[in-house]
Amino acid sequence: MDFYYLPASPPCRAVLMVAKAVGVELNKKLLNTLAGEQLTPEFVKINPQHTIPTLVDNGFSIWESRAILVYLVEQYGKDDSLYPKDPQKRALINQRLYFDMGTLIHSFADYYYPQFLKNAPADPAKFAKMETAFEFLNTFLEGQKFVAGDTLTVADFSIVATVSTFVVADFDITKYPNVTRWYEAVQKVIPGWDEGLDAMKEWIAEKRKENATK
Ligand SMILES: N[C@@H](CCC(=O)N[C@@H](CS)C(=O)NCC(=O)O)C(=O)O
Repeated sequence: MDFYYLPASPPCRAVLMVAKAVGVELNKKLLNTLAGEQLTPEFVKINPQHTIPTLVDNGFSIWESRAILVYLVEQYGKDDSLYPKDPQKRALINQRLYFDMGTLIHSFADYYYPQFLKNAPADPAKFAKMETAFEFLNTFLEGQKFVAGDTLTVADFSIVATVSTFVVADFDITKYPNVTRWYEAVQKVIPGWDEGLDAMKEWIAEKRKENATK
């Protein structure tokens, strides 16, 4: 299975974690989106949306990290525990996955990327949106071990990739006790949860240094 990725990319990290959990071997193909390598005609043919992560399984091409996570478990999981077939359990997992994409990581991208990439000033209104997203996540985790209930699911993999990215950007998660408790616990049950995180940390530090001298 060909896997187009960049180690620091949060959605790519989530896929790597799930592949490890289900025991799938990936043929990793580095694609540096920061250098525009995703725009070659060869890659656009594979993924017209030219995003990473992209997985190609025996000619079947799929992108959007959360769709890939679900595919890996359904196609290769030894059981359905990471994405249970029960409609209500599954619905809750889907809700968390959509929350991650549409609210949580979206708030990160909205606040931090203009600063890292365009040296834009920090926007307090966008910071408040990140805080609101964390308050929601903290509420979801009230009295629950994992983000979609008492068992580990793909939603934890997706959200740990996101939350760890906030942490390396120095967003203070200690204000959210349930999130902090979950973040510590989930690191013990997701092998490779921090793979690629140092690369993200270095990229952020590099951008901040560059911007400070502008
Ligand atoms: N929602 C997508 C986000 C994918 C995404 O935006 N990836 C970035 C890198 S982290 C990318 O490929 N950017 C290059 C582009 O859009 O051309 C997912 O979870 O897979």
